Amino acid sequence: MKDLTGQISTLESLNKDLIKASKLLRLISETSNVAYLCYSYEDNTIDTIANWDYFFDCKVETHEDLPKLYEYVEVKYVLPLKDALFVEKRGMKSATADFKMKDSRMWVEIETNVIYDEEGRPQDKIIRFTDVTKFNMQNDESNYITYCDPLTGLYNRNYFINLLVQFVCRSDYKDKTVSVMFLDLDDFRKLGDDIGIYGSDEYIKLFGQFLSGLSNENVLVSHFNADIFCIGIYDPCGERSVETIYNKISERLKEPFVLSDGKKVSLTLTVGVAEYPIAASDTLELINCAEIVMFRAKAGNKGSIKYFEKSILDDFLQNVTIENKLKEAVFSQNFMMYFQPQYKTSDNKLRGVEALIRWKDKSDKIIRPDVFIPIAEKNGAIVPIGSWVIEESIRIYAGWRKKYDYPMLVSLNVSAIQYKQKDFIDNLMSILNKYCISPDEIELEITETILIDDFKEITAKLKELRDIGIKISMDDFGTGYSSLSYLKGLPVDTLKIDKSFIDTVTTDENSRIITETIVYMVKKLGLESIAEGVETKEQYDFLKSIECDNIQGFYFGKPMPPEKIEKLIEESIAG
Ligand code: G
Ligand code: G
Ligand code: MN
Repeated sequence: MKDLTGQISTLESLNKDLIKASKLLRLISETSNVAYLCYSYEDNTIDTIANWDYFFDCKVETHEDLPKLYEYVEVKYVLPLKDALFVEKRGMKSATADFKMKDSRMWVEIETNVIYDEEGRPQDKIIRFTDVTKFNMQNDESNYITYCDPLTGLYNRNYFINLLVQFVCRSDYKDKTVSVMFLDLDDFRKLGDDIGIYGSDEYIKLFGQFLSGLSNENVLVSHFNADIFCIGIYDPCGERSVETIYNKISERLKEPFVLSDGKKVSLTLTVGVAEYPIAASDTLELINCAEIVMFRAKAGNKGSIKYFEKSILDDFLQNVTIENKLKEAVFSQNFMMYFQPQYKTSDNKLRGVEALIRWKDKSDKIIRPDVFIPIAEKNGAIVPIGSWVIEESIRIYAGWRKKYDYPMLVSLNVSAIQYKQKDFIDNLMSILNKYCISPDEIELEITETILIDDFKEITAKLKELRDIGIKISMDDFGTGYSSLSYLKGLPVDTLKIDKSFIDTVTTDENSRIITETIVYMVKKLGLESIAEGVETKEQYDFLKSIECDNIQGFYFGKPMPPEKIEKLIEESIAG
């Protein structure tokens, strides 16, 4: 009996402690800003504890109820919330996300932890919700900057990539696709020159605001920088197909955007499209692919849309390979100079030679200059390559001049970039001095594209070169924006009629007339003419009959290594 009384009083006191403890726990949890959601996979039940009502006024009892929570958050946070709620679908153990509630100013941090059994099956999931408003209010601005681009309010690049990664993960297990549209406004730099940075910023802002109207749970819109935007689409189809979105944007761009000062601005847009998983195997690759496609579209047809094709990527990768090899080749000097003879029509003797670079890569494969020169021009390698060409050609040429007393000249092709280098003339002169070659034995071949950028500056430099005695030759004449009238003011000595005219000079009446006219005008202007790409006797005979001064082409000789040129010099001396 005594025992029983003792046991009862122990139990009572234990019970009291328990009630006190659970009251304390309730008090603490109800006054705190935290709630927990515990899910058991085994019996598909959910318990919510602590301050659940503080966050949500709905009941969640099974896993299928979880999507109810989407209703409570601002639309742009639905996706991050969803991914945090269902981390196990991405095979993860834990995840956190921040989101903003829809009808209050509350910021909530969510942390999910999944406990797996030994066989890797999920057992329990505990999700903690914490009110982080106070903390986030202080960081509101920095948060905004973390997620959004301040100019347009669109997602910034980093956050966009984050969200796109989630699209890509989701598409994997749902067996869907994700498309990326890479948008680049055309001639935006020119707009900046015309209306200034504030005007062009305002344009971006207006255009960005328009684009933001296209965003929704499955369509992410981002402003990368300047005039570059990117759109990510989950499971593109129907209203959110690439075509529909592109059509909406194109329609809008048909009308100008009106800036605050009343200026109307119309721009066109070039778009590259790539789709996961066809074009790329991960998110960054997908964006890169769409960008490469956009560049290709721009090169062909500004203001258009282009879809991924494998050949575009292959070309690009090949260029990258060449670019890398090129760096190596510059370093290890895998180049050599070939020379192609030029003959005078008056006596069929050697006028001079054109120096043409040749590049043999490690496997002895010849890579053509029309393939690698444009790449070298883009990445700047043309400057060291060009310097090497000049020195090597003049070195070889000087050898011939020493060996043979035969007057001739060497033509060097120079790129605009190379030509624009400040020390270009000084370097050239010092090489001439080093090899004791007179400037009037050097001819520089320039193309018309050199004149597009800064006509005044370029012509001033040409004049300077000519004053020294160096000859200037206009290469590929007839293929650029050639006009015979601008030739009058241009300091050139020689004009090379492009191969494309010579090709058809004996078969096409127009080519014949154009060639004849050019030769005639050149003579009138007191310049010298060279016909390029002469391959047949008929072409040669015709050119001689219209008194074209010089001939270059396979008819007389292909580009050849220097030793072979010596034979031609000897022939000219002999006869
Ligand atoms: O020699 P070939 O037909 O492959 O030359 C193709 C093109 O490459 C031509 O337009 C020619 O002008 C250019 N090219 C050849 N050698 C040089 C060079 O040394 N410098 C520059 N800038 N262009 C070159
Ligand atoms: O653009 P540029 O003039 O620099 O180009 C010179 C190139 O034209 C040389 O590299 C050479 O390979 C090429 N070439 C020269 N003569 C002929 C010719 O008669 N026929 C063909 N098909 N190509 C030529
Ligand atoms: Mn040339």
